[in-house]
Formats: sequence, structure tokens, C-alpha cells
Amino acid sequence: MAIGFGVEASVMKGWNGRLLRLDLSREKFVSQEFGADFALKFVGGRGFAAKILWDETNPGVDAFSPENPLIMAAGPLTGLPLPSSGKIVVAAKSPLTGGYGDGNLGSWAAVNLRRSGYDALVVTGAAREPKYVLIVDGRVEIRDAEDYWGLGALETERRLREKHGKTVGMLGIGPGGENRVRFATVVSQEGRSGGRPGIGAVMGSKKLKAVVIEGRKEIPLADEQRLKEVAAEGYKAVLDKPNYGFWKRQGTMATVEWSQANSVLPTFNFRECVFEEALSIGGEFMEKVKVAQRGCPQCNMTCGNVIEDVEGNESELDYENVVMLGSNIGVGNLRHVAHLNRLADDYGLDTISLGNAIGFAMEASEKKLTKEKVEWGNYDDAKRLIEDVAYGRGLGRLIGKGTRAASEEIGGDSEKWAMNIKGLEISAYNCHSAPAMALAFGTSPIGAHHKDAWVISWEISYGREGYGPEKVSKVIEFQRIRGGAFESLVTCRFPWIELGFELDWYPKFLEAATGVKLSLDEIYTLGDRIYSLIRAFWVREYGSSWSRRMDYPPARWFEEPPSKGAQKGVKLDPQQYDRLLDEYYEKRGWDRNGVPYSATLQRLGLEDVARALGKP
Ligand code: PTT
Ligand code: SF4
Repeated sequence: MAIGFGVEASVMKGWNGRLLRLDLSREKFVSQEFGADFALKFVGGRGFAAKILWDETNPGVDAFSPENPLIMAAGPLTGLPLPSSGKIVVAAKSPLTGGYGDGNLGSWAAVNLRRSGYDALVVTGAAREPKYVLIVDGRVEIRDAEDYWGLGALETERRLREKHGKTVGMLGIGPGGENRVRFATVVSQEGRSGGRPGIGAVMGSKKLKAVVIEGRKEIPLADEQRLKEVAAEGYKAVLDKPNYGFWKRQGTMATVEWSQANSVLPTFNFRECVFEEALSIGGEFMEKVKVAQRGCPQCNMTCGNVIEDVEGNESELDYENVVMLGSNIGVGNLRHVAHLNRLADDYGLDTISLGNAIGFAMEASEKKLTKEKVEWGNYDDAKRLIEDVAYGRGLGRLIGKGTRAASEEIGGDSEKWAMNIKGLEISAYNCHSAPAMALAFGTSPIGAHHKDAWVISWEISYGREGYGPEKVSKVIEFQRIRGGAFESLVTCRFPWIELGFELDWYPKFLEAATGVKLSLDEIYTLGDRIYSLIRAFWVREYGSSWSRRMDYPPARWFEEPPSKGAQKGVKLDPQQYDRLLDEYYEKRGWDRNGVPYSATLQRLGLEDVARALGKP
């Protein structure tokens, strides 16, 4: 069985040309070849995931149904000895948003999957009893996971490594995924976590506790010598970047001070943009108490900063984790925040949605919309609430459905401050006074995540007040690079965005690995195809309830300006936001409701999608 046609898998280089298909209901697996057409059109990672979801799910499929495929997809650069290439995309139809969902995490599982002779793993069906899957050099076994079910993700990884050896790569879930918390993630490497829109819950619904992978095969390369040369040059260029030393010291944590200085730091459920205790949870303070540094495979700019939490455990911090479980809920002690973060990693819960959900609960409690009391800044309340989210108890059960569903249940005016777009909670940038970043959140293909277009730094230096067309162009440019290129080549974007490692390196890497010569513009067109395909998936899933309102941020940004800081009194203008959205749709070739025109889909080689959507 093969997907695509034309050049056969056996003569392709760079890609292994194989998907591993696993049906947990029947405990069967099959290795499926794909051809060059599929590889060249959808590249890998997010591209593969979007195509498989579009082709293989029935419209309206329940995210927890055995038919919803769980996809773990690498790309043609993943796992090669290239800068920061140890990343993998995990994807499925999201139980949180009801649309396309994915995430990207660093893991030895990414490298070992490729060294096992596969480019992606596609899991369908559902086991009756807990299982884990062991893949060793391409051989597959489905094993009993009864002994691991109920354990935290960190402990599960420790035990499975003890059993299968230190060099295995692992993707696993904690109790959050087992209990189908709608923002449960997939966890790896003692605290790398991906799949914000509930991909861990989809894994839990299949009773799949973990995937353990060992791989020692060679990945076929078009020009091995050339790859060695460009890789060595690339690694050296990363080391030579002026910001390298500071990055290694603080990683993403320096953004806390930056966000505070620029009044975009989410505080008290995005009500405010500055936090009085910001410095005590920032990068400078973290640097003083840091005890270790961790990172993803193949990376020479590792950025995982580890500190000891209030209970004496190690906790790996990033900007998003610290802000959402710190200033956004009013907690200003880094060791307390670190423990909340550690709990999230162990339970396998996304810190961004979790911090939003706790902030939402604290505001709801303040407004007397909940029976249970949870107070701003109260560490013990936050800790208890996290446990209740993971185990589906009380208020935790409610907010574990996500802020959109929770606000529908508690009512009042809570919809205005349920800080999500399309059901996915907003990541850690407050956009009362950042229209381009608001548009980036509004049009992100998975809901309000910053990963596709983190334009806020550019916007603030360019001029944050305006709503000019250059802002729309910047959002699309970033979406092409970040959401298109990096998510389908599947390699970390930090060398580029954080150190200024030039984008021109990537076509060189791709050519050495695959023999395929593509310009950056051609790579961006691939990104446009993936974007329109994902948009079509959302439209198909939502049917008649789809409208441009799906791309709007919550009312808080339009109606409730912050009361403090340099941006006091500033809020987004709804008419101007609407105009940005119109321009965005026009540039993408989508109609006034954000639905791709038939001509756009055809131009991008998605004729079947055009037919299915039935658009003019
Ligand atoms: C990512 C999102 C982010 S984005 C962060 S911190 W960031 C949060 N991390 C979490 C965590 O940790 N534990 C937890 N329980 N939940 C968490 N939720 C949040 O998840 C991540 C890095 C980071 S750190 C970022 S920006 C970059 N993201 C990349 C990306 O998306 N694509 C890509 N090609 N390269 C990237 N490089 C950087 O990787 P999601 P990771 Mg994460 C502990 O996955 O779902 O996309 O959400 O993957 O291995 O931890 O690396 O300031
Ligand atoms: Fe992982 Fe950080 Fe390296 Fe990117 S820069 S690969 S997130 S350690």
C-alpha cells in the first residue's frame, strides 16, 4: 500500500519514505510506503498530519473516538546531525477546540523514529487495557502498560528508561492525558511537553501510555559528505552568534523582563499588562538560582533552565510556563511557580492553558460565579486546583474542559474574559495594545498560540499603535516561516528567531539531505498549502457554525484596558481589527469568512479539498 505516486520510496533520499501505522483496537501494525509526490507536497510534520487528518477522518469525528488518528510526525531534517533538529510534531483533531491541533516537542523519540526507518507514526483505534508501544530499529511490539497507568509522566519515563535502556526516546502521558483533560499534552525528556490542544488526551483516549523508541539505522541521504560539511558550518555559525552566551544563560526566561518593560505581561487573567513582582520570577533571578541546563537532542544552544522548586524537585522553566503560572495567577515566588510547573509536567498538562484556566477560575471566584473559593496569588489554591484538574474533581473538572467550555457552563459575562481563541487558551502575551500580535493569535491554525507568528517583538519596535497593511504582511511572513517551514521540515526555530541564524541555511540542509533544491519562496508556498488545508479542516469540522468570529480575540482586549503601566487605558479597536482580518483573508485568498476560495485551493494543488468544500 502506498500513498502518492511517481517516484517510489526506495529511491527517495532524506525521507525514509515510510509511515508506521498502528491499529490499537486490533493490535496490528503495518509499514506504509509513501512516494515523492506526498513528500514534496506535504514535506513532513504538520504537513503530513494535516493531510492525513483531512483524508482519513469523517467530518465531525469525535476527538476521543478510536477513528481520530494520533499522529507523531518528523520531517526530512529531523534527527539528522543538524542544528536543533531533535523535534517532532504531535497532532490529532483537538478535543479542546474541535479543530486541527498540533504541538512540537524536543525528544530522542524524534531522532530514534527516523533512525527506525520511519518518518511518522499514525495510531488509530483504542486499546481495551493500557498499553505502551516499543519500537526497536523498526520492529514493533505492543506491550501491557497496566503497571504504568496512573503514574506521572516523569516517573513513567524514568521506569521505562530503566527497563529499556538510557538511549531510548519516549513520548508519554501523565494522569491528565489518562483522564482526558482537554489540554493534556505529550511529555518527553523529563519535562519537554507538546500538543497544547489536548493531544495527550487523545493519546489517553486510546489507552496508550507511552511510545518508546530505539533506532540505530542510517537515514538515507542524498549527499552525505555535503551534509557533514554544511552541518559543521551550521553548528559553528550558531556558536558564533553574538547573543549565544546570553541565550545559554537565560534562554526564553529573559522575555519576562522584556514583557514587563513593554507592558505585555499577562497579569491577573490578562486584566493587567505589568506585574509588581515580575523581577522575582524573571530571567535575572532565575540565572542566580539555576542548578542545571537541559535541552533537546542535536542542539548546541540548549535552553532548558532547571531550578529547584519549593519542594526540592528539579523543574525546567520557560517563559510561557513561568508567566502563565506566575503573573497571570498572581504568584510572584519563582520556587512556587517552579513547583506548579513541575506538577504540570508530571500530570502532563499544558502550562499555558492551565495558567489561563486557573486565572479564569480565580476571576470567576472573585466575581462569585463559583461555589469553590480560589484566591489570586494563593499558591496552595493553585496547587490544589492543578491536582483537581488532573483528576477531574470539582472546579478542576470544570476548568479542565478549557475556558471556552467552562464559561459556557458558568455564564455571567465570563465569555468576555475566557481568554481563548477557537477554544485554545492564549499564550503569554497581552495584546490590548498589540494589534498585529492579536491578529497572529486570531489566525493561528491551532487556536491562540504564539508559535506561528510571534510578531510582537517586531511590532513593538516598529510601532505598536498602527493597523497598517504591513502588519498583516508581517503576520503572514512569520506564519510562512514558522508555521510552514519549521513545522514541516521539523526542526527548532530558535536558532533563527533567537540568535539570527540565517534562514538560507535551511534550503542548503534540505538539498544535502534530500537532493531537492527549493528556494525559500518555494518552501513558503508549501507552507501556504498546509495553511489552507488546515483552514479547510476547521471549516469542514464546524460546518454551518463557522464564521469570521472564530478569528476574533476575546472581548477583554477590546473593552477592558489595563489600569496600570505605560499602556494604561489602551485597548484594541474592533473596526480596525476587522479591517486587518479582511486584509489578511484577501492576502491568503480566503473569503470574508476566512474560507479558502476554490481557486486558491486549486492553485495550491488541493483540488480534492476544493471539491469537498464546494466553494466558488
Ligand atoms: C509549546 C508551549 C510552549 S512554547 C511552552 S514554553 W515556549 C510551554 N511549555 C510547557 C512545558 O514545558 N511543560 C508543560 N507541562 N506545558 C507546557 N506548555 C507550553 O507549551 C519548547 C521550545 C519552546 S519553549 C518554544 S517557544 C519553541 N517552540 C517550537 C515550536 O513550536 N516549533 C518549532 N519548530 N520549534 C520550537 N522551538 C521551541 O521549543 P507546543 P519543547 Mg513544546 C516543559 O509544544 O504544544 O507547541 O506548545 O516543546 O520540547 O518543550 O520545546 O517559551
Ligand atoms: Fe530544544 Fe532549546 Fe535547543 Fe530548541 S534551542 S532544540 S527548544 S534546547
